[in-house]
Amino acid sequence: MLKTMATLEAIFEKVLCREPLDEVEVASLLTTPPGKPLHDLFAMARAVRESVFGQQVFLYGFVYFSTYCQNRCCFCLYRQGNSAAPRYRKSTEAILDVARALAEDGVHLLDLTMGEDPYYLQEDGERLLELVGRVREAVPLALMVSPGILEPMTLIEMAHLGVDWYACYQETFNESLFARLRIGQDFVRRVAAKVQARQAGLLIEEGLLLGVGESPADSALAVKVIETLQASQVRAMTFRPQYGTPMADWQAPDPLDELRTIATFRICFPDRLVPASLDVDGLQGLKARLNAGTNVVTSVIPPQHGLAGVSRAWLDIEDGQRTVSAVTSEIERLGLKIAPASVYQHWLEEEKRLRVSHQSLPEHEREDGDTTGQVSGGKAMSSVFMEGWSAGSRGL
Ligand code: SAM
Ligand code: MD0
Ligand code: SF4
Repeated sequence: MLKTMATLEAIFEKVLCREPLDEVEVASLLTTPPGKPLHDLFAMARAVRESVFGQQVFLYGFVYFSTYCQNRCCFCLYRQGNSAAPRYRKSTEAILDVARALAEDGVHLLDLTMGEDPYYLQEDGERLLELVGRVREAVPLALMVSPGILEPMTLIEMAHLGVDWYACYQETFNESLFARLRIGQDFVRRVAAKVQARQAGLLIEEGLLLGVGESPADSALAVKVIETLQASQVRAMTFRPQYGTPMADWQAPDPLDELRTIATFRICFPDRLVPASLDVDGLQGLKARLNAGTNVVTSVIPPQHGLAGVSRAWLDIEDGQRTVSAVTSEIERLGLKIAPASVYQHWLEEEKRLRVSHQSLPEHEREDGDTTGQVSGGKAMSSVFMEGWSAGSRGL
C-alpha cells in the first residue's frame, strides 16, 4: 500500500509538472486501490479538468437512427441475428424531428449513430451522406457520426458536409482480444478508418470497452496508441451483458475500472474531451463519472421518439431522465455548469486547428497554403502508429 502511495505521489508530481507518463505509470494509475489512493486519483483528475476547462461541461444528444447491423460483435445487443434486439430504421422525417427536439433541448452536438446497416452503407454511403446533409440543414449543431467503418471517400464527403467528428471505438488495442470481441472484423482496417478520418479533416473519438477480459497493461497500451492516433475525445464504457449474445452470462465487471480509466484519460489527455455516458448506469451513474474527471455528458435521448440506447437499451429514456433538464440539476449540484454553445464551437475550432489535416479542403480555404507538411504529416503519423502499436502489442 505504502509503495503504491509513494508511486502515486511521484506520478502526481510529474502530472503537476506536465511531464508525460510512461506505460508503467499509466498502468499504476489504472490499478489504483480503493480508499484514499482512489479518492486522490479522482481529485487530481478534477483538478486537471478544472485547469483546462474550468467548470464547463458539454452535452451530446444521441440519435440511434438505425439498429440494423451486418456485424456480430459478441458484446452487442444489436449484433446481426439477435432477435432480442429492438430492431428499427427511423424515417428521415422522424430523425429530423428528434434532431430538432434535441437542439431545442439545448445539447451542443448530435451524435448520429447506427449499426453497420447496409441500407445506409451501400453505394459508398450515399444514403447516409444524404441523411447527414438533411440533418446539417435542419439544425445548427455540431455533428458526430458513429456509423462503423466508412470508406476514405465517404469520410472526405462527411467533412465537406460539415460533420465535425467521426466516432469509431477500437474497444481494445490487444489484437487477439479484439478478434474475440469484434469477430470477423479487421483490426488494422478499423484503426485505418480513424487515421483516414483525421486526414479527411474530421476529429476522432476513440473508446475502450471495459470488463471484457482486458488487462491493465492492455489499457496502458491503449493510452499510448490513442495519443499517437491524436483522438480528441476518449471514452471508457463498462460492458453490460446483453440478452441473446455470446456474452450474455459474462460476469459483472468491477464498476470502479471505468472510473479509474476515466480519471487516467483525463490526466493523460488534459485538453481532450472525456465523456460520461448515461448509457451505462443512467442518471444515477452521472455523479461518479463527473467526479472522476469527465467533461461531456453523452447519450442525452428525448422521450417519446421510440429511440434506444446502446448498452442499456431503454434505461431512463421514456421517463425523461436522459433529458437536458434532468442532467442539468445533477451537473449543477456538483458545482459544474453547462457551457454556452459558443464555448463548444470555439473549442472545436481550436481542436481542428491543432489536430486535423486540412487535406480535404479546397486550396483557397487553406490558411497557409502549405499542404505538404499536413499530408506527409498524416502519412508519417500512420506509419509511426503502426510501428508503435506492433512493438507494444506483441510484447503483451
Ligand atoms: N455500430 C457502430 C460501431 O460499432 O462502431 C456504432 C454504434 S456501436 C453500438 C457503439 C459502441 O457502443 C461500441 O463501439 C461499444 O463500445 C459500445 N457498446 C456496444 N455494446 C455494448 C455493451 N453491451 N456494453 C457497453 N458498451 C457497448
Ligand atoms: C453514448 N450510447 O454516448 C452512446 C454511444 C456512440 N458514439 C456513443 C456509445 O453513450
Ligand atoms: Fe454492430 Fe456496432 Fe453492435 Fe458491433 S457494436 S454489432 S458493429 S452495432
